Parts: sequence; structure tokens; C-alpha cells
Amino acid sequence: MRLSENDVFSQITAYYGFGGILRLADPFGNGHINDTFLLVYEQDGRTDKYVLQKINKYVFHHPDELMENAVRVTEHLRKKIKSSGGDPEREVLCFVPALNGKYYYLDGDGEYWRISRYIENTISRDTADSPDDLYVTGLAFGHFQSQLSDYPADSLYYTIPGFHDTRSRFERFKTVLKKDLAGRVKECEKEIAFILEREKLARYSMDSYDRGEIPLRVTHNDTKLNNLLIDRETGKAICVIDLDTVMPGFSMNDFGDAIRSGASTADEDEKDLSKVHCDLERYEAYTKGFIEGCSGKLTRHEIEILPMGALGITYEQAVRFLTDYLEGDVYYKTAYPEHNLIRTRTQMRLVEEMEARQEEIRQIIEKYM
Ligand code: ADP
Ligand code: GN1
Ligand code: MG
Repeated sequence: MRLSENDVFSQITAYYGFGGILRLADPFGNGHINDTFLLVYEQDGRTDKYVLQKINKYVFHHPDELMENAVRVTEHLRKKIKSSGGDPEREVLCFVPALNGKYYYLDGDGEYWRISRYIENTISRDTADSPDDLYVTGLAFGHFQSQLSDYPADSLYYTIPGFHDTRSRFERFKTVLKKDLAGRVKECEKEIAFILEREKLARYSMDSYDRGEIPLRVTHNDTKLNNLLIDRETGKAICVIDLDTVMPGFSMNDFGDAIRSGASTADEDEKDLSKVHCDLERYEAYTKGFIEGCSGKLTRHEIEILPMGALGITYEQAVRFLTDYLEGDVYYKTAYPEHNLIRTRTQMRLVEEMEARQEEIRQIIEKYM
């Protein structure tokens, strides 16, 4: 018999030694990967809030290594924040150890759970409201990369090997096509052709790396807009979250994923493609923030090819959504059967726009070189 969520919540309460009464344990946030809950305990008139997550084992094969990375990276960030006079309670995730010192709870069903402190008075956005939202986002993700620039990259585990190896993802896509496990290939001919026609995009980042043109850095690798907490009142960026994919990577990808998600004028799963555009004002605002946030650490060539990061990662996302659709929705959470196909189409639309407006985008980057 599988454990119910309520069983797990009470086991966790004991395992972590949380006092008081568990008043609330509700699903929380819009992540596509982990199961997230907000836990609220009340004791002697005080309220303690935690974010509890079940780590997705289909996606992350070694949750123990993932937590080791996350704890080490947050300790590094905490030191930096303290020494620069920041607020370590709000500006970095704080994972909570259990009574035995471990940073996860392994339940009787073999599922891994971890807890961080809830950061008060914050929101995370799925889409941006204004270019300024992108500027603060760029500053935050750039600063995050800058704060980790002295962290020894080779001491981190690869929590998902080949995560942004678009070249391998392209090859895998072709294998999945041949297998057609879910019998869906027939209904996506246009989308498949779109992907296959653009093999050049699949090769760009890894080929650049192989030629020694770009360095490997410690990067976030999932800089989607909603992986940043924003202060509810001031609108300022507070804390970069979702650290499960912090590992060696390329700066162009941390640039790219935020453009993909934040410069888009519509949700990632918007069905009406006439609403989906890559807004160049937002693109420019993110560029300005990101380059400022990286505080001089990027090479000239890295800056020059940032637009290829946006194009490449958006293309990669189309490949990933379509691969998942063709495999029968095994990776991303979906709310209805065509969800991954709808997501694929928004990404394709963004790729087409970025391709059509390459010259304008080049001029934006030139301003910040
Ligand atoms: P996933 O990997 O599934 O995307 P995330 O770690 O991004 O999961 O968390 C999902 C959502 O939960 C985030 O987008 C954010 O809104 C919220 N969240 C996560 N951690 C915290 C935290 N410590 N404080 C406040 N909100 C959080
Ligand atoms: C996932 O975990 P979340 O929802 O922040 C995914 C990203 C994708 C994104 C698309 C570990 O991000 O890589 O870009 O969905 N995370 C993982 O929305 O695969
Ligand atoms: Mg997330």
C-alpha cells in the first residue's frame, strides 16, 4: 500500500522534530517537476512556514547528490551575502536538516522529501508585466552566476547528465521519433519537420564548447522566470530558487532560458499563438540586467553569442516538450493530453520570431558589449 500524503506529513513532522500543530499542508507553486507543498505549523502563538518538496526521481536519479550540491551551493552563497551586508534569511534558500543531520527524508515508498524555509512576502511570476521585471530578473540571475564564479565547478555533481547538451537531445529526439511509443508521430508532422530542419541550432552551444570558444562555469541551468522570488511590495528580486540543476554549464543558457520564459508575451502553454511574441523591449531589459549582474566576468565572445543562447535554449525546449509528447508525457507534469504539444508550439513561435529579428537583437547586444 502506498503512503498517503497525510502519513508522510506526520512522519516528516517527527523526523524533523517540528513542534506545534500542523495547520496547513497545501500544494504550492507552478513547478513542472517536483511536488511542492506549503507547511504551516502553529506553536505558542508563533507560525512557522516551510516548503516541502518531493524530489522527482524520474528526473533526478540521485536525490542524495542533488541535495549535497544544493546545500554546498547555498552555504557558499550565504557566506557571500553575509560578507556583503545582505540578508541571508531572505536572499538564499535555507534547506532544513532533519534531527539526524540529513537534508532529506526517505519515506517507506522510496520517495525523497526535502524542506526549505518559506521566504515571506514574496511571489514568483510565470510571465512578466513590464520590461523592468526583466531588468531585475537579469540582475538576479547574472549576480547569482557572479557569486558562484569562484566555486570549484568540478566539485559539483551533474544532477542531470547532458541537461543542456542540445546536440544529444536532438539525437535522442530522432530515436524517440522512430519508436513512436505513444502513436503520436502522425499528428505532429509540422512540428517534427520544424525541429529536424534546425539541426544547426542543436549543435551551436556544444560545438562552441568543443572548439574551446566558451568556458564551463557554475550556472543555474533553469532560469525560468518563476524560479526567482520577487518582493511582494517592492517588486525587487529577492532570491534565486529551484537549485536542483545548479552544475557546470554555459552562461548563454542562463541568459537564454530567462529570455525564453520572460520575454515571451504569453504563457508557456498559450493556445492562441497570435498572443505569443518575443518582446524586444523585455529582451533588452534582461540583457542589460544580466550583463550588469555578471559584473565583468563574461568574456567578450560570451556576450556576443548570448542571442544564440536564447535561440538555442528555446529551440531545445521545443525539442524537449515534443520528445515528451511523443513518449507519452513521462517527464513534465501535464494537465491535459495535448499539453506538451501546445507548449512545443509556443516555443516554435518564439524561435521563429527570434530568427526573423536577429539583426535587431544583434544591435541590442552591441549596446552592452
Ligand atoms: P519545481 O522544480 O517543481 O519547479 P520549485 O523549486 O521551482 O519547484 O518550486 C515551485 C514553486 O514554489 C516556485 O516557483 C515558488 O513559487 C515556490 N517556492 C519554492 N520554494 C520557495 C521558498 N523557499 N519560499 C517561497 N516560495 C517558494
Ligand atoms: C522545468 O522545474 P521547473 O518547472 O522550474 C524544467 C526546465 C524547463 C521548464 C519548462 C529539471 O522547470 O528545464 O525549462 O520546466 N526543469 C527540469 O517550463 O527539467
Ligand atoms: Mg521551478
